[in-house]
Amino acid sequence: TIRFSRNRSLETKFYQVIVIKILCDICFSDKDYENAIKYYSEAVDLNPSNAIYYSNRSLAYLRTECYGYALADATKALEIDKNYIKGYYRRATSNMALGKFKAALKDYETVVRVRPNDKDAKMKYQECNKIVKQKAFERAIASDEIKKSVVDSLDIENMTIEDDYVGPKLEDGTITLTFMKEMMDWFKDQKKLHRKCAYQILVQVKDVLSKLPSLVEITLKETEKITICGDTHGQYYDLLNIFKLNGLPSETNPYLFNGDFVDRGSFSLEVILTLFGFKLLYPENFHLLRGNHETDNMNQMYGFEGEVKAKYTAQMFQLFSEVFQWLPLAQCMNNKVLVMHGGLFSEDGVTLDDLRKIERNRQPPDSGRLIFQMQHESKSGVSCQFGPDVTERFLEQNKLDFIVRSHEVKAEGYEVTHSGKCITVFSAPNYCDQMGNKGAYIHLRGSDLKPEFHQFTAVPHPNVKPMAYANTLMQLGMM
Ligand SMILES: [Mn+2]
Repeated sequence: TIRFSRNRSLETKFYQVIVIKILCDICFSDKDYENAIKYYSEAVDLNPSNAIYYSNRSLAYLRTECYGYALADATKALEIDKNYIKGYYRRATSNMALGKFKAALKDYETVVRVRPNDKDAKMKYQECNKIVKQKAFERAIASDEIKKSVVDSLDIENMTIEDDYVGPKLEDGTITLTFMKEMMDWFKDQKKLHRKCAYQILVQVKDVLSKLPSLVEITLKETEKITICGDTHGQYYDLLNIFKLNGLPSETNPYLFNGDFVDRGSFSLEVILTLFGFKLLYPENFHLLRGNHETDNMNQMYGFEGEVKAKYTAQMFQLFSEVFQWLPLAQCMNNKVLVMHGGLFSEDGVTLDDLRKIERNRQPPDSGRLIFQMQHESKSGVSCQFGPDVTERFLEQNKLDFIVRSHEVKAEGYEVTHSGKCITVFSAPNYCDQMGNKGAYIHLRGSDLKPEFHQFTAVPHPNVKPMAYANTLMQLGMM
């Protein structure tokens, strides 16, 4: 750690700026975005009127998926220098990631106006315009009629499985452990599950999930232990590795996966079908919570929709979307430990009863509602963090010991903050093939409810890059 003196002469200030600039470059080439953010903040502190520092810190925030902060910095850069083109790109990227497509379009428009011969800018403008139009179209239909379930238009019974299909099949329409093992091996060899089986899983899991409350409450007995995993993001081979290290799910080896199963990683279908399969096999001992990536906007941008369309059909994606809306939002263990994907809320005074009452069968609204905050822990999309005071008050009011959340990549796979009262767990090691982070999972025992951390590193996967199915805007390196 380098400490910078606050007592600055012009000369030391000059050298400090150079040192910080070098440190920032090193951090960026090491993909150490957390430290890059720290040093850019020093640079902003030294020279608050330089648009480049804000713009670069915005990029670092984009890389760590703190889109609200990225948006604020890009906006600040443009306030300082309204001709700074990169600022428009970064603000557009932030807005896209936050699902604010119209705002993003405005910035692409500006770039195209300023640089009429820039082909790349033109393409991004057109891509974004397409999304805005599509969204408007979807809204128009949605308000016309109550959306019918895809399930009603399926005739699964009469789907035939061709004779040349030698992959796993459900036994009399039921998931068995044998089926699960065969399916995991089948996926491992990059083979496709028959669409009939995929539909059977989806229809059955929708039924199971829709009967669960928004806040799932379970009790671990003295002798029982549960494993809590964070984001898996389509990293199927790392999921298999978790099962190898920690044992397959079973009635005596329960799991809780805390959201963000899909997107980014290009084996999202394999991950989600495996998780849904185990949910059906052990409904009481295998738990799934909704993350911010179990939503239409995210799936459209970050690959899951593209992946389902490439491997199956648009109709199957519609069914996934329906199923995702029924995933519970939070889980409480022994009335003491609360798990949810994003973390706590911007408003004070939220009670467990408020969580129980959330009607979750919907896409998250743009802002202001608990369901959205649970997934983004955001103050109007800007905050990445909630403070220890928020955690303290929430725990006290609800008589809880600590909370477990996920959602943010951590170098060690987990992080303990707020004096042990807020724990982050992330289970996608070497996230997106480039973050170099460890993955982790937590053991929680009924006897003492003390979190016990286990770390692991990434395993190799077949040569399909992350984001292979993502929206072209995301693939083009629009950052
Ligand atoms: Mn997330």
